[in-house]
Amino acid sequence: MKRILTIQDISCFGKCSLTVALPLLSAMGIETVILPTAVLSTHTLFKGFTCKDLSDQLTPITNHWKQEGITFDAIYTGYLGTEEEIDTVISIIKTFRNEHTLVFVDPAMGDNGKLYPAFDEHYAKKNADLCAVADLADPNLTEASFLTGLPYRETYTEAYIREMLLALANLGTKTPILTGVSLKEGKTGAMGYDTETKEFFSYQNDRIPAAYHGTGDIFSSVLAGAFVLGIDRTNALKVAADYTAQTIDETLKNPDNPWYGVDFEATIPALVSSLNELRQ
Ligand code: PXL
Repeated sequence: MKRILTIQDISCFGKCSLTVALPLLSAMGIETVILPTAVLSTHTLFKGFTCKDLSDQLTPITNHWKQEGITFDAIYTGYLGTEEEIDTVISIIKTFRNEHTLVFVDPAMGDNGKLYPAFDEHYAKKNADLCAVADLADPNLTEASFLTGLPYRETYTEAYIREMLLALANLGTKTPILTGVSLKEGKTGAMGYDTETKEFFSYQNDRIPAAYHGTGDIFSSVLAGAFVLGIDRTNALKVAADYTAQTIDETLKNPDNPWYGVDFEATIPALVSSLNELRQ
């Protein structure tokens, strides 16, 4: 069985970061080791959230793992807290990485042209150091614009997306993947660039006219898991994008659909079936 380490916060209530990554990766048949960077009462889009920073625990925990000889097939980072924490995470990646380790970075820090409440532009720029050590990084357009300094646009051409991907590749990411990319009216999906083969690749499905919190974490968790399972990049994008779209669809059917997150639990069986189909 493949083993992944995921490093992100625990938002106790709110269906994001570790409370999404752990169940999804486990359901995908991947042993999932967690390294919580902070414990929050809720995610930061709730007012009055509490936050206990766990940065000082990261090195002792990982030192113990090292002593125990624990290894990982992949390391997947999500929402982090501070610039110092980013440096600690980079050093953890360097400690545990070998030539087979897949490093997947979701530089979770904003959406819709804005940073999340806990972050400023300096923090946003610091995420470029993390993307520099990534095999795969999957920012949305907001995050990519803060990382690269290119302007954020709501309407754009494919040429803008390609330019953004090349700028992300310049940071050092081997395969940057931009999420929330609409290449045709009524469609949405993701587009990536492979710096080794110099190929662009993309996947688009129907855009569902609804925006929910936590969908970025769902997409990233499934995409990271699909790469860990060795699924080719086009099918990996398809599994992650289709699962995210299906989950939003399912959430819209719920008459009390929550604003703070999606009903991803209801669509886990469908995710498992789509993976089984790919394996046949
Ligand atoms: O979904 C990203 C995320 C993760 N963790 C925390 C957040 C957010 C987005 O707001 O606040 C704590």
